[in-house]
Amino acid sequence: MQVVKYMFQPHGDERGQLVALEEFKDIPFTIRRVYYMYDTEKGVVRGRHAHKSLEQILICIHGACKIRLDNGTEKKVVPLEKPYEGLYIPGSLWREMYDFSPDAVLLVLASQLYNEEDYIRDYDKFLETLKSPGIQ
Ligand code: T46
Repeated sequence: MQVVKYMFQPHGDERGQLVALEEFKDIPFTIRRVYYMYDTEKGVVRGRHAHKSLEQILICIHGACKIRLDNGTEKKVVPLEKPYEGLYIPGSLWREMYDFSPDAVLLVLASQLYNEEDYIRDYDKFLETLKSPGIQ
């Protein structure tokens, strides 16, 4: 499984750092939604689903967390701990977010508006969709 991580360009000066993200320049899709999670309790695992077509970039803009990606045959763990790195996740990967530090803020840029119909929340169904991607 190829993990796609973006390293964004911080614009630093004596005042500190600033990262700017523009669609199709820094982000490979139209940004139609932004959401973020914080105050995640110790031991919590979020996610546990795949998507039919949603593309996203996850950025841990404060603190740290880990993302487990699963393509049905292989699993990879990606630590996110820098505010200038972004993890690209296509819909077709099962994802789990865990090991959040108490101060973690995980920001997500998404290619589509929120749509529960796009979620695959059952792992067996996820494996089925990989066998026959056209049928959802
Ligand atoms: C994903 C991972 C990385 C909304 O009302 N609008 C939204 O845009 C989102 C994302 C969520 N919600 C509501 C739906 C639930 O009542 O917020 C609640 C928590 O959502 P969920 O349990 O889906 O959150 P996570 O952290 O398990 O997953 C989220 C995204 O839903 C998902 O697309 O890929 O982050």
